[in-house]
Amino acid sequence: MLIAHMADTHLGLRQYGLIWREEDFYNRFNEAIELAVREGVNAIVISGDMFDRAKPPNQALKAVIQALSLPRSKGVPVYAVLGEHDLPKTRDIPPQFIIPGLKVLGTSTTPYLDRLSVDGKEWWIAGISHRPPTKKGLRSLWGKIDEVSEKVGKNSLLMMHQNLTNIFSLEPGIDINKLPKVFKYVAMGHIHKRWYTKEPIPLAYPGSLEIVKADEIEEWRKKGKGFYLVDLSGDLPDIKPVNIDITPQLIIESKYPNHKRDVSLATQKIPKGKKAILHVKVCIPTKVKAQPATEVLEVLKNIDKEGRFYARVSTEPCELKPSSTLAGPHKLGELIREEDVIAGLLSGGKEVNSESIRIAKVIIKLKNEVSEGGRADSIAPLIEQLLTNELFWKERVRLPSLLDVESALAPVEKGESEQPAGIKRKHPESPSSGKEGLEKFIKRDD
Ligand SMILES: [Mn+2]
Repeated sequence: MLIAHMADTHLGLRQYGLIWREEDFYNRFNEAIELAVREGVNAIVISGDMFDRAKPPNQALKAVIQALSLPRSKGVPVYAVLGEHDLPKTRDIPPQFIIPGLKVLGTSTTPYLDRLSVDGKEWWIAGISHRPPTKKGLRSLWGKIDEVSEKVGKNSLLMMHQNLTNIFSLEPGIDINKLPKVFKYVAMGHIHKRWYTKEPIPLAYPGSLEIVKADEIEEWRKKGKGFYLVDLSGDLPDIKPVNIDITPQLIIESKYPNHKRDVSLATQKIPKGKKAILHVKVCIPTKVKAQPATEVLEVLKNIDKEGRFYARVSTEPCELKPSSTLAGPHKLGELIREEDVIAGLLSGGKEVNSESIRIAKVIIKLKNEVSEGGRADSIAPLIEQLLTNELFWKERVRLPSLLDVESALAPVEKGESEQPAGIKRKHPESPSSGKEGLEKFIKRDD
């Protein structure tokens, strides 16, 4: 019994608004399916976030129908569970439902289990589509896990699309130690980096097929991207990564005025005829007045006549040292604790002390309470605990001085030009600016 396990193919994503990037994702999917069939798999399992959104472009539907016609013609079943990206936001069916022959598992209208006969052996394919990581969602998820695990035999696998808190503790999800040991293999999706273990149970994330976010670049450089070929014939599964040749993405960190040279050198590393995405970060001394972004684009225009390279240039003052490495990219398998990240942010680059940790823990509790729809009587004591240390917050939050408050209350005469320094209004457009600022902060593309 040989399967191909893939996930997070995010079809339909038009990264950075580039049509060729959208096509990249379709091509990678097609290549992965072709490779899997060529390897002679008995089934293909796609563990969620097959589409980037529940209403994908028609091109994405066409790409999937075309790619899956190959395993279909060879009699290779393709299973899918839904990820949060596939779930319709309004009353509708998920796009997977219109793909001919695709077996969608674990939704309110599709079975949680399927039987598959391979060389006379009976297999159970179980699948539970994504549940939101709320108390209620996770309760429903565990209920289903228990339910299906009681029905299956030894030759079985389980597909899910959830976070695993043992890898990534910042988001609620499932704990590998609590999963039943009955499944021969747990085929996960959601985490975009490749990861697998055989202890305490065999469980794997194949990662995304293409680089969906820039924080996947480092891992792709070291390990590649693709899917897993899993041989389930033995007692323990044999998990083999299969790499797919993807569009290279480079991170170029440069100090002004070396940025032009560095970008030029970096482009020479890209194989001829290949497209690439360059993430250029230029630090520029505060004294220097220059437009490194324009200069980088100018350099690229000259060396890249065919328009193979797409550059995203960001600049920052060289004097600005990153405040905390905790918020930065992390190593695969390395456990990041939410409280460390928040305490790091609270400490603003200085050493984290026990009080920052204490306050970080209260913030996390408060966040969890609020996200679970907590009541005022459970939230109020947490807010109180947050505010007990007045000095801690005074050092971090710029509170308006008494003079500021008085001036804000005093009527401002029109045409008044001379104001004492202390009462200058920093944001003449407020209060609306504050709200816009917040919205900008909240708006994310995922
Ligand atoms: Mn996901």
